[in-house]
Amino acid sequence: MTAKVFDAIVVGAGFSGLYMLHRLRDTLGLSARVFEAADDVGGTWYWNRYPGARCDSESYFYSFSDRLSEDLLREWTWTERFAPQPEILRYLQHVADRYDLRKDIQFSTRVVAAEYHDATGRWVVRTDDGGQITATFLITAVGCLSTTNLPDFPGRDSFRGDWYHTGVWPHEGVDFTGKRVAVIGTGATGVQAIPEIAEQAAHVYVLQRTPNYDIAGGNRPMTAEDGQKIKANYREIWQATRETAFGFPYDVANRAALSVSEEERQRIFAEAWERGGFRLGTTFNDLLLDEKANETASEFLRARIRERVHDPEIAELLSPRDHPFFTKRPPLENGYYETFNRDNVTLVNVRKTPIQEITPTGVRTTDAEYEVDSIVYATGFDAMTGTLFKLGIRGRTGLGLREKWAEGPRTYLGITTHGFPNLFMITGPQSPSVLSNMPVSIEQHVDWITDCLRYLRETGRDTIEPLPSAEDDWVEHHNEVTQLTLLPKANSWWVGANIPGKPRNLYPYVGGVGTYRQICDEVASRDYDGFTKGSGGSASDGEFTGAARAKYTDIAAAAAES
Ligand code: NA7
Repeated sequence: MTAKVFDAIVVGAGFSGLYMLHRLRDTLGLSARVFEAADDVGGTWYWNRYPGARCDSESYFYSFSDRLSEDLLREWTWTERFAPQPEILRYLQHVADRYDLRKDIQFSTRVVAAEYHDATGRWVVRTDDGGQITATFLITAVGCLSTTNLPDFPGRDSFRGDWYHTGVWPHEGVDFTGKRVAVIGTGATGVQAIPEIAEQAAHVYVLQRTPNYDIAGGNRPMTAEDGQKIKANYREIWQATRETAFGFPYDVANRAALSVSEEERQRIFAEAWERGGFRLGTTFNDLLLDEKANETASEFLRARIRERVHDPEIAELLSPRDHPFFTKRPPLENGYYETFNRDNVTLVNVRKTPIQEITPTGVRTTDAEYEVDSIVYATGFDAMTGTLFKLGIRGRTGLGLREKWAEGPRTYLGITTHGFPNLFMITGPQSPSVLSNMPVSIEQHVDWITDCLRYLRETGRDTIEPLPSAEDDWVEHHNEVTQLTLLPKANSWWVGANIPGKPRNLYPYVGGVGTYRQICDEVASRDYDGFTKGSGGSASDGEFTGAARAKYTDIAAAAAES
């Protein structure tokens, strides 16, 4: 096989890989090859086809923004407030066609190794079809939730019925009519799937380890009037998403929960609840910082559960008591709690009576055996690092990314890491990523990388690498910002607690999308402060003045004054 040489290799063809390819090829005029394990575009929205799968960000701001194309915004109309999986997949397929992206994507191909060769300053990438190609830049666009977590229950493979993981759902769908089904997991996925499965199945056993604070989604069809209003205001909407803390077109209110009366607080919570979606988390500015403030929101949500679930014991079992609100990702629900009023649904507390084994005919806990025809694992993902590690990335000295991050990720700005020149990780760990509306963060990273590559070209260079001092400073800053919040208190996948042996760190950056964008822009405007630049693999030109943290401090001081 002849060796192929490209300017850039992109891994993944979801939101981030598609937009990155467009920027590389059509904006910068570079040669690029995308590798995608699936046989089509879509990423998360290709794989997650379980019943009820839909986005928890509202559809009108879960898409590419006016940065990609105002025409695309005008021509695409979402049919539901929270878009279902098939519609998002159709949207991404449309984007791929509209920009003629498929011709540069090699589908059904996994990257199995990516090694940086110091002598040439090039990445050599090997794929599972035996291919080998070379490129100057390696860009991972693998998503944050793309390696499934399938718990290693004893006897798992002895099960004689059908079993599924929600993250790799059969394309032809599954008919549960007349079946007895066990669903393991009640995160955002389980909460979407369980009501739909319960509509079909003869009986559903919901095996719950930890209840979540599920927020009313309030999904509904989009009316023509909704569409017109959004299209008339999309510039303001998108601008707001770029400036707020979580990438939504509404920001956290500048008031503390205990600064208002109980009556007023309840009114504010109820109003946000009625509007649906994550607004509830933005009602007060200290919900993520102060346990007492947080408890007011937590209790508001528990009261909503008690209102909707008829049996008080089941309502209590569904009520979280072990972690503050929003320290685990709150699912959005549409009819989830009412599902537990059905005769064909049984809630099993596998915290109290853990799953002992999977048997040929079902699931055995410490106090009962549940005989079922099908098992649905809604057990989540090895988030943020799981897929990056599978790529077999080795840097300048032959050091593996997995070894370098053995005790947790170490990055500069969540995009780059020392020892791995010309490697960019879209929505990598220690960037806002999963603590934001993903397309907004994806666009910001892709645009920043695009600007960086343009800068290198304009200054006659092709090699860039973060300095160890810049990386140390970002990791320290990331940890400091994390410690200001309640997020370390919960055993969430955000801190890696769902995967046995995974180092416990907060994986996404919690400093806020708008703030983070300003930090990244500041670094770029100061000749990529903290990066060494050069050519042909040798990068020695550059210093670290601390621009990233200084910008954060300035923004925080200005916010405190306002
Ligand atoms: P999550 O949020 O990681 O949820 C996984 C669920 O599976 C959660 O309820 C877990 O309980 C449960 N789980 C995992 N392992 C086990 C074992 N061994 N035994 C019993 N129960 C288990 O994944 P999702 O797919 O729902 O959502 C992931 C993200 O996708 C979501 O946050 C959105 O950003 C989109 P636990 O809470 O760990 O006790």
